[in-house]
Order: sequence, then C-alpha cells, then structure tokens
Amino acid sequence: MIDLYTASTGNGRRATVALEECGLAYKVHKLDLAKGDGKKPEYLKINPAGAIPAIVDPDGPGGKPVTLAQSGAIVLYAAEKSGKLIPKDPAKRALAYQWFMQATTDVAPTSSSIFYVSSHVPVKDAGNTAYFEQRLLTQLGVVDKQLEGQDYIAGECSIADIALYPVVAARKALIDAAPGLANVKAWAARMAARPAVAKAFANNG
Ligand SMILES: N[C@@H](CCC(=O)N[C@@H](CS)C(=O)NCC(=O)O)C(=O)O
Repeated sequence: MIDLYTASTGNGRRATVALEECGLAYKVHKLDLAKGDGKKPEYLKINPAGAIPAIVDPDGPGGKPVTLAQSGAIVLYAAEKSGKLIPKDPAKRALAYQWFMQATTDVAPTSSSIFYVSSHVPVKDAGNTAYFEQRLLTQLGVVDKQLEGQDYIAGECSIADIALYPVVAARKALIDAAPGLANVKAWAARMAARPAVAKAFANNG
C-alpha cells in the first residue's frame, strides 16, 4: 500500500489521479498546507522541500521502499510500476513524453504563476494576473490543435493527459469563459468522466 501525502491542489490531484488510473493501492494522508503541515519535522523527513505531493512505497524497485516527491515524477513512477499510461507504440510514446513535458513545465508553472501573482506577491497588479491567464490560454491553444481529431493528447490516454488534466480542472472557469478551445473543453469533459479520475478527485478533495 502506497502512502500518498497530498492536499487539494492541482499537483496533489495529479499524483492521486496517476495512482488511481494505474490501479495502485494507496492511502491518502491530507496535509493542511495553510496550517503548516508541510513544514512539520515528520513531513520534512518525507519531502525536505516541505511540498506536496509525495509518496512512500514500501514495495519499490527491488522490493525496497522508495520515497518520492514531485507530481510529475510520481506520475512516471506509477506508470512504470503498473505498465499503464505509457504508449507501447514508439511514435505515440514520444508524443506522450513531449506533451507530458508541456503540461509539467509550461502549463502547470503558468497556472502556478496565476496563483502567486494574484495572492502571494508583495505588490498585486491585476495586469500581471491577466498576463499569465492569457499565457495559459495560449499554451492550451497549442494543446487544442494537438487534440484535433483525437480523444487523447497522444492518441490514447497517457501520462500527458494525466499530467495536464488537474491543471485544466483547476482553471475551468477561465477556460470555459474563453472563446475557442473547443477540443480542450471536450477533452476536459472526457477526462472528468473517467471513473478513475472522478474517484481520485473524490479521494483527494
Ligand atoms: N513541482 C512540484 C510543486 C509542488 C508544490 O509546489 N506543491 C505545493 C502545493 S501545489 C506546496 O506544497 N506548496 C507548499 C510549499 O511549497 O510550501 C510538483 O509538481 O510536485
């Protein structure tokens, strides 16, 4: 049984969706980040960065325990352990890697920037928030083109979809209000309807 340390955020949900989609047994430990749970000494032993998500798998590679942070690394770990979500076809697999990176290193940081500039920076400016919102919509416009004529980003449900969906779900209001992005909106509804995704969101909160 994998211990999952998470909270109600896109990064937390990304890890939970991955474990659920891969059919791996896990136990949810919810952290209250606002109350400082992430900075408690017992949690810093699991992730010295004090951030969620993190997992502890007592049955890691070679039967040895493994402790892992970073939501993208958890998605890849769950996919490799289960043999799911990484396309067998080399061309689809290469695409899955490309779009996994787009989700984790382009889209997710932009979404995080919206969060930080609107609530955490010392000097708040609505123009900065609008800048990052537009940047997010532009990045999703690229995904929209990739989704043309297919249900999933790399042709089958893969690490790319799992990495992106929690970010899109967190920005649903912004995306729904934006013109266009018809393929992304239909894909988001498709992802939300997947039983494992719905269960993961319910488990994660
Ligand atoms: N790149 C990391 C980001 C992790 C992260 O920033 N987690 C946030 C919640 S979404 C957190 O725990 N923040 C609390 C903190 O860093 O103090 C990942 O994908 O897991």
